[in-house]
Amino acid sequence: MEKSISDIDQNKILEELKKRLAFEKSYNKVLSSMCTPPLEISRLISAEYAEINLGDPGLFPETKQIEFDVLNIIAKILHAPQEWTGSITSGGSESNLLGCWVARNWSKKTKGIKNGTLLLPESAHASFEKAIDILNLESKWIPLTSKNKLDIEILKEELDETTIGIIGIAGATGTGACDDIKALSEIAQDSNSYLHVDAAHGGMIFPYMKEIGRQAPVFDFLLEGVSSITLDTHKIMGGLIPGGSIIYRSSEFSDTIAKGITYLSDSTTKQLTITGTRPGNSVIALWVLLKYYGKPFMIDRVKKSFALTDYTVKKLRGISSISLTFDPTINIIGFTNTKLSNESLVAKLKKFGWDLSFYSNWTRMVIMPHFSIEMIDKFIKDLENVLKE
Ligand code: 0PR
Repeated sequence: MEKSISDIDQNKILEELKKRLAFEKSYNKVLSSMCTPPLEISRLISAEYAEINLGDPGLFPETKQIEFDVLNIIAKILHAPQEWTGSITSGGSESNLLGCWVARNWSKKTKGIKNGTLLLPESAHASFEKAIDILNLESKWIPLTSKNKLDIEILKEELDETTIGIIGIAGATGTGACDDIKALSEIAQDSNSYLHVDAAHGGMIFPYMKEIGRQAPVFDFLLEGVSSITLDTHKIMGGLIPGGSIIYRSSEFSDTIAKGITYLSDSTTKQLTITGTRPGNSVIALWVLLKYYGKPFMIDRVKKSFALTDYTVKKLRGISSISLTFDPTINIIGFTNTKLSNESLVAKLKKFGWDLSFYSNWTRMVIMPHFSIEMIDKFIKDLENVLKE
């Protein structure tokens, strides 16, 4: 006889999941991810408010207000002017797609540019490749300087009347480098070009570096030429996965993609996202992080990441067959070794349970705040053993 739904044993399912997913829950040996386990309170909020859909905010006006409050805090962190607009997104890829979409539409509307070209550094995240493909844009990938930053002089040569936007990166995926956003901002102002800054990873790091006695580049709306910024909440900030944001200097930009959806419960709703249905629980959890944990929490996370990065760098420098590919700007380390290819080193370390990645021609580590000295010591020991084999 077939089982009825009422016979389903929830506890049994959870037990089975525990076994099936036994290795998935721990970040203890993950050394290459920009994500971290969320706080317990975020998990509780996630379960408690799982039914809220911000795609139809008329049904959830209180959560809509919370979303505005979250964006307002992020806008303040980024020194946005009062006229800012923005949205919570599913992460950096969606935010970057939105930034490119607005750049294209705004350039068409205000300057009549059709089939224009996007200028972006070779360090730009893969999400820009997707955006270029989806939006059918022409693109020029600008080479980097020896410091892994977009080469400003080459960008100047490539800039012309077909340029629909410039992309700068604040915290590159592979190196953590921050492009010279000040110079890009001046160029954008002089040429009346759209400038989108991808601070998916760096956006919650650079604002707190001064607080821990480190120098930080200016990358945000303090620079008049910056039109929009991507900032992820599921990276160092530790928000629920997935979560990100984009903030625009004003509605002059975001209005060019806004879509009115009149059949929703609040007929005035204008969506500024790619996705329609969007989770409310992660936004509520984010609001709690920002409102109750706030600045001290972020300073602590950034401080821990930097201290652990310094420690790891020191340990790596102590291994004679290893050389660092660049001096870390933030919590991203790149190294090569004289014994093995990056690919086989990563594969061998995987046998010890460690997850690292290779990026371009170096082995890449992302040092997150949940790491510990003990964890790094264990890793260094295994690394030394693998290199001795
Ligand atoms: N911009 C930058 C600078 C990024 O580094 C990333 C992702 C994105 C945009 C895209 O963000 P979403 O992944 O939120 O769409 N950076 C990480 C990376 O590619 C994403 C990641 C995170 C990958 C955790 C692996 C992982 O375990 O490394």
